[in-house]
Amino acid sequence: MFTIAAVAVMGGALFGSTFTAQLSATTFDVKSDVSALQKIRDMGGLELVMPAAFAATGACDDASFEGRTVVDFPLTGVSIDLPTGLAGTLHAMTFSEQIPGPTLRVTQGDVVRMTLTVPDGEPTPHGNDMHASQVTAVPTFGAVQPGTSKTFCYIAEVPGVYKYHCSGVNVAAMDQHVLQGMYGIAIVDPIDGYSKLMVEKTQVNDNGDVTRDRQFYSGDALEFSLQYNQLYITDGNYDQTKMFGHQHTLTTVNGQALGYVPNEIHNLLNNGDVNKDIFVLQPWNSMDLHQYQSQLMFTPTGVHNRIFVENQGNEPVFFHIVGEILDRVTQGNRVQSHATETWLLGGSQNMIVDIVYDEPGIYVAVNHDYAAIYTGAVSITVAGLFLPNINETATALGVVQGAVDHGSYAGVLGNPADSVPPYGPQSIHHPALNVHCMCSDAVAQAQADAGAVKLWEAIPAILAAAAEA
Ligand SMILES: [Cu+2]
Repeated sequence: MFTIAAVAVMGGALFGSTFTAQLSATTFDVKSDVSALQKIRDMGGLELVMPAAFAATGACDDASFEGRTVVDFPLTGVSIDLPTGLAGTLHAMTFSEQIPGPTLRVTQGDVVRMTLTVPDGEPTPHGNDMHASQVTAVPTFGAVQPGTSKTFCYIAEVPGVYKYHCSGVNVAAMDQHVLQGMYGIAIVDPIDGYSKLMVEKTQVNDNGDVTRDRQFYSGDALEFSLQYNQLYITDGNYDQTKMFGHQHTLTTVNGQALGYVPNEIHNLLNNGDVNKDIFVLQPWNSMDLHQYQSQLMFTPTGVHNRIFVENQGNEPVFFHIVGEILDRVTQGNRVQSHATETWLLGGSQNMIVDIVYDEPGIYVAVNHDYAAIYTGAVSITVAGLFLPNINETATALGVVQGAVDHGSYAGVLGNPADSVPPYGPQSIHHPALNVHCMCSDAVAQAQADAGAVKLWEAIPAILAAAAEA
C-alpha cells in the first residue's frame, strides 16, 4: 500500500537530502482513501520545503545568462476532456490544452525561461520538471496553485531530446498528472549542428567484386517527433491500480492510440470508397472527428529523416520500423549505434533516429511489444509515391500542391502537424501540414492559423467542386 509516509520517503530518496514534510504522523492509504489526495490538495500539497536560502534557485537574473539567447516557454496547466477513440472520453490533464504539450526547441547554450500558469478554477495545482535543465528539483518544481504562475530559468547545456512533465502537487499524484497527459519534450540542437549521416550500402564493382559503398547525407533532415505513453483509465479517469499492475488500457503515440493510420480520405482516394478500409485498424475514420481523425505521415524516398523519440511512459518501448533498419541512433550528444534493427527506450528515455527510406512503400513504426502494438503503438509512414491512386486522385484534387513535385503525398495532403516539431536551423521544411492533434479546438485552430490544412473541410469541398464540374 502507498502511504504518505512512503511518499515522503520516496521524496527523500529522490531529492537526496534533508527536507521537512508538513505531514509527519499521519499515514493513510492513498489508493483506497479518496479523501487523501484532497487532504494533500487542501494543504497545498506535500511541502518538501528547503530553507528560504534556496528560494533563488532557478532565478532568471543569474549573471551566467548574460550574452545568451533567452527563449520563453509559456505553459498552462489545465484539465480538459479529450476523446480516446477506443475507450471513451479521457478526463485529461494537459499542458496548454494538448497532449503532448508544446514542443520547445532551442540551441545548446540558450537560456530557457519557463513559465507555468495554472488558471483560476483549475481543480488541482500543477508543477513542471524539465529534464533538459540541471536545476535542483526542490523547491524549483514545487506546486503552482490555481490562479498563480511561476517562472524558472536554466541553461540548456547538453544537446538532445528531453522530457518535461508535470511534477504533480509537490510530487504527490505526479504519476496521475503525467499519465493523464501532462508531458512534452524539449529539443536542444547541438551548438555545432548535426553530423552528416552515413548509411551502409554495398555495390558490385566493375571487376565483379561486391564492396562496401557508404553513402553520406547532409545533417539537414526532414523531421518528425514521436512520444510514446500509456493510458491507464477506468471510465475516463486515471486508474492507479492498473498502473501498478502495468495493465495499460491503451498505448499512445503523441497522445493518441492509432493516430497515424489511414482514414476514410485515404480509403476514398486509394480505393474509391470511404467505406473500403486500407488498413486493418482505422478507429479514427470519420471527417467529423476533425483534428482527431487519424492521418498518415509522408516522406520522399532518399531523404534524410530525423525522428525525435521519447518514451514518456511507464513501460519499455522497443522502437522498430517494420521494413527498415535504423541507420543511426543518437542519445544526448553520443551516437549509440550505426544501423540497428530495434532500440530499447526505458521510461523517460529518448533518442534521435536517423533514417533514409530507400524504396517507396509503407513503413510501420511500432513498439515491438505485441501488447503495445495491439493497443495503439502503430504509426505508418508512406515513403515516396507508392499508392498510385492517391497520387492521381490527390494530385488532380490539388489540395495543396502536386504530390509529384515533392516526391511524397505530403505535397497534397500534408503531414500531421503534431508529428512535426518546430523547425530548427537544419530542418528540411515539410511541403504542407494538416491539422491533427490530441488537443482542444482552440489548439487545432491555432495550427490552422499557422497554415495547416483542415482536411475535413478541404477534401469534401474539393470533391463537391469536382462533382459539379
Ligand atoms: Cu499537473
